[in-house]
Amino acid sequence: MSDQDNQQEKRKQDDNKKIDQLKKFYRDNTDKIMTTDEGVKISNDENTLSAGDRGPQLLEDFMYREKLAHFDRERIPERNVHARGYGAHGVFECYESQSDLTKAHFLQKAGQQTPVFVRFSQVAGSKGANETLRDVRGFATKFYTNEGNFDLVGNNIPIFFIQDGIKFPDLIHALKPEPNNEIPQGQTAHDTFWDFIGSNEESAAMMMWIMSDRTIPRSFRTIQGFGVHTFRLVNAEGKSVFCKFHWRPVLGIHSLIWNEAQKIGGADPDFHRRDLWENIEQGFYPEYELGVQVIEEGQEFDFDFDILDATKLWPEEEVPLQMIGKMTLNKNVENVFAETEQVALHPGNIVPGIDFTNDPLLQGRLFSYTDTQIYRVGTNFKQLPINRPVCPFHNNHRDGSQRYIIDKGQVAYHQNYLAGNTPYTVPGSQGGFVTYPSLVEGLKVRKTAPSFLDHFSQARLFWNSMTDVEQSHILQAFSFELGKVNVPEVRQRVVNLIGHISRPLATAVAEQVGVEPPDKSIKQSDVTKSSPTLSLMNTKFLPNTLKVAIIVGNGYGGNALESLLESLKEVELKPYIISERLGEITADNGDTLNVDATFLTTSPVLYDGLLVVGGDHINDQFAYEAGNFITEQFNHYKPIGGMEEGATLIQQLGIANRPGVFISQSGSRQFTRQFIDGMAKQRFWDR
Ligand code: HDE
Repeated sequence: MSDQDNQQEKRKQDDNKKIDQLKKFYRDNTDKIMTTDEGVKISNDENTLSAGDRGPQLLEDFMYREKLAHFDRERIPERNVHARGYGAHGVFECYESQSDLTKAHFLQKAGQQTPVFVRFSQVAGSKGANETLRDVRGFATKFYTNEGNFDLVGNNIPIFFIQDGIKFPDLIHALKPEPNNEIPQGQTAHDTFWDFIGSNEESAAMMMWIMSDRTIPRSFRTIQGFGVHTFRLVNAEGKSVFCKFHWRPVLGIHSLIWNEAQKIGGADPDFHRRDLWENIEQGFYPEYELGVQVIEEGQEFDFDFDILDATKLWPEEEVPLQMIGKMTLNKNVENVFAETEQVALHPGNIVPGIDFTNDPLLQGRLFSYTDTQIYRVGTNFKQLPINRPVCPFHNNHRDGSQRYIIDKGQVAYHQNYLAGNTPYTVPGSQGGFVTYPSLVEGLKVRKTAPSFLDHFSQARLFWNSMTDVEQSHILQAFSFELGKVNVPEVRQRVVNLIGHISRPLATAVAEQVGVEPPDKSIKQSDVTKSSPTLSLMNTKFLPNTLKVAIIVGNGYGGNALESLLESLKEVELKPYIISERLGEITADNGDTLNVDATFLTTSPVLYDGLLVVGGDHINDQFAYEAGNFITEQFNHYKPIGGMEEGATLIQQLGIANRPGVFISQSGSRQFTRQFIDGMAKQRFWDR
């Protein structure tokens, strides 16, 4: 699709009920006269009112006072977790009616569309943290359904660290920068975090997930999303099933490697938001399928884990995933603060047809989100444009700070005679929310359920499911993270914990971080099962939207490169021309190319693959810079192609015969095909 077609398609998809609602709040300041907030036209916005040329400023200057006073209050508290995030609008389309499972309005008809807003985030870092730090990613979606807002506030990992919400502040205090020196920013590689993990066995499975490549994703477009908790779906007959929600990216699940992630943090700390924003602007809309895993009410106890325990996943081999719809993100926000910063996502926002379970972590979340949002955004946060539902909403809530709905009439209570008892309630048969009447009984106790006590079987299942390459990355991650822990006992306690999951892994980590292998009394889990869907090596591999750095200098072969660029664009690979300086470069046939970035302004780690073309008067500096690109890309297992002088440069480095390195003096069609296939493969681990 050409850029122009993409743009047209984008405009078509832009309007949905939510965007139409938001448009009423847009303000365009272009070509307008500047005024105060009171509407008084401003004659001078550069000088304060003062007594004489060099005299003191005058308090009566209402324009200056208004400007500074507003500025002084521009910041609101950042989210205490998931502070750094980025959002986009989109649409969710239901594949087929799910009425047998749920009466949720947005899942009743094939082709039914619902506006959505998604906010992706990282957990630990402050608002200004670099985006490629090792961390869990939040994947939170607000569905603006015709029966109210449904929020699926999930992460890119299917399980969590803890089983009970009461431990959440402890986990986060341990994870955040240490309070005595506020170091390190956005990272888990420090003593308090690993002290928490080593002291809380229930975190064992999550520990394995966060040490895997899942926590250094390639982009927000290539992460999975999980609701994590067990929810209920309830159909019109009142039948309920247990359910887990999953998002699966259409481009497959892809990650960075650690060395690359660290370098990207310096080269482009906004790597993930830039990727999302650019792709949406270019019309390459990110897509994710929504899937559900379903367990019938009568099967609740058929598994070797408790389905209410948020530290457990439901292996897809045991509980298959059914895809029920697709979400397309097709519009960037107009204003990050108004939309992304003020959006209030909450797992407690559910609609008829969806309900909670007794998962203790979920129950804990139900309190925390509204509480924090009232503090962070203000009492009337639900009235803000981004948070309003698209369906009518009426009730007797009144007043509070910064209320801007103007409720008419004298009545603000229920029941009433004066307003004909309106706004009125409706029974379930007319769409009123009726809680699923699940049976609850038991003594009041403070304890962990015995069925929540197996902390190692699924940690082992995860380890068993990893390929050799993934296992080696996990070992490297542990070695890095624990290598940054100062107190040897803390390292030892984590190594002992790993010993319950894999003794060889624990022994290898111990060796790397200078402590003892786990004591003989520590028994390794005897689980032998694996779950192939957990391995990133079993995901989809496509060339679409990957970035190719193309190093070109003056005098390059114009015809060959032109046809190659065409072929790349046909499969939606995105070429970026890199050279010594900005401006145009000229081919042997007089064609010209615009340079997108220079060796100074960009970095090899920002691209998924490399094509070195060169030119006919390459100097030593050019060859040196190209050599850096080749070496970095090679060390990160990425595809490399070389044509013309570029082929010679690669040969000189002695890597021409290695996997994923393709060369051709003239840039033949076969070479183009091989290079594109190589790009789709993304990494050549067998180098
Ligand atoms: Fe959150 N979490 N969380 N969380 N969480 C917040 O809410 C909390 C948990 C998640 O893009 C906060 O508005 C408690 C699990 C995401 O705006 C806060 C517990 C999962 C986001 C909060 C959990 C999440 C948040 C901070 C344990 C994965 C960002 C600001 C009981 C399923 C949403 C805010 C966005 C945000 C509390 C556990 C995901 C403080 C108490 C499990 C994606 O309320």
